[in-house]
Amino acid sequence: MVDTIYALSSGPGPAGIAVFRVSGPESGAALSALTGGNRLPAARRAVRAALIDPEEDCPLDDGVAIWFPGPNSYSGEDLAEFHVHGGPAVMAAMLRVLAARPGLRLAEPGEFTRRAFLAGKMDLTEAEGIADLIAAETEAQRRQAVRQAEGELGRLYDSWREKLVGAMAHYEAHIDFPDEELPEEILQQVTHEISWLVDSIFRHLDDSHRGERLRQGLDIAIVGPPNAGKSSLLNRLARRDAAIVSERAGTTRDVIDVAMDLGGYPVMLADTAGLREAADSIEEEGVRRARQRAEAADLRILVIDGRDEAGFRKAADLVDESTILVLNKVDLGKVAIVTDRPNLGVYAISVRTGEGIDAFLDGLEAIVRDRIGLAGQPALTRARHREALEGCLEALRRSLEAPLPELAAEDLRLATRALGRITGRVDVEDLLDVIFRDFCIGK
Ligand SMILES: Nc1nc2c(ncn2[C@@H]2O[C@H](COP(=O)(O)OP(=O)(O)OP(=O)(O)O)[C@@H](O)[C@H]2O)c(=O)[nH]1
Ligand SMILES: [Mg+2]
Repeated sequence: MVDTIYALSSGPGPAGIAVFRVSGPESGAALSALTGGNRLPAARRAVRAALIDPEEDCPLDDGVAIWFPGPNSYSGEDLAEFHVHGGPAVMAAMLRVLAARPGLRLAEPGEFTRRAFLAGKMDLTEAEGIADLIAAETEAQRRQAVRQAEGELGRLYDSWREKLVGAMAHYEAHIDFPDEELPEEILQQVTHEISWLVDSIFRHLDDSHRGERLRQGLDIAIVGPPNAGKSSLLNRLARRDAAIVSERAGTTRDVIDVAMDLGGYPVMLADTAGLREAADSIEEEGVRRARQRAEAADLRILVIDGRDEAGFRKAADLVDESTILVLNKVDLGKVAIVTDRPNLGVYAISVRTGEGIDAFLDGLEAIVRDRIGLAGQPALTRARHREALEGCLEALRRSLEAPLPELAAEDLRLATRALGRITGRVDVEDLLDVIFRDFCIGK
């Protein structure tokens, strides 16, 4: 028999309310015992409950209980929910009382959702969407996660999988009845559908990793010559003194990372050491790290004193289509830098007076939105999806060139299985641990 699991599903508190969940065959008995041996409340109705410790027969808390008989519950099993006061002692008492119930054990991370998946309540992409929703820190992350949890991505993959299964059936029929010639027009139609799928999957994959970036945050490196005002700009954007600012060139040595919410989008801003011939070995290491980070970043903000023509010429190799040029210190005099190199935009600003900062921020936000903003089509959000889709694509392409229907059918089977692994339609056991281990306990 399956274990009955319990967990604190809300945060660690203290809080006004804490929510405990119990899922599995013993949850009805637990609910009844904690409410003083009463009959189970009406299904899916919140009822006020004088909760007791059944062992000691003494009051535990004045709370609310909800009874969700399976299969109409989150996990698909019988499930009871207790809302109690979110104080540390109340929560500890609840955990003690639940642990003492026969047949109950503490849930593992993600176990309620794992059971929901096993009960067919959701596919794996939806389960991942729920994990992302719990982890979402910005508005755009929340929107992407809601769409995935609601099944948008899973439906896209399922629709592709259905097409594949259809195509496969034609080949299978031909293999099972070899005497029947596969009519030319059917073969053509199957080839046409597979080509369409190859095209769709290829375009879906060719998205500059926007869904994955939105989950994890866009990496932006602030680089440039010493004393240009890189750290000043970081502090201004982060609205706090994250990095030391001084008039001495070569102040910043380590890379300083600040996670930010930029108009709803998650970004990781990195301030770096000023690029120059280093004065000592520590600075040299700082410059090496700065270059490394600049190369790895999704976007670069090149900050230069607007009057420093010579500095710009030296840093010109850092300008490309992923670089935003920021000419700082316009309060000190006329901008001398002119450029026709391809870049994402040029902004003349003064961190000191605030001049041009709003326009720069608007521009930066637009660029970030363009890189990771939500599109009409759902985006794949995990390397796991990408790997499976690449495997699928490869098998589909092979099937188009297969010399025999038997071989084509085998390739289509592999392609179907690769797609199925994303939503969890086949071979999932080994995947489950990987996916559900990132959940918190109680979900
Ligand atoms: N006048 C003026 N001074 C500025 C402006 N922005 C920064 N500064 C000053 O320029 C100096 C250097 O600023 P930082 O932010 O430390 O420069 P940095 O690019 O981080 O320098 P390193 O870390 O040494 O590479 C400081 O004295 C700042 O106060 C500006 O817009 N106008
Ligand atoms: Mg600095």
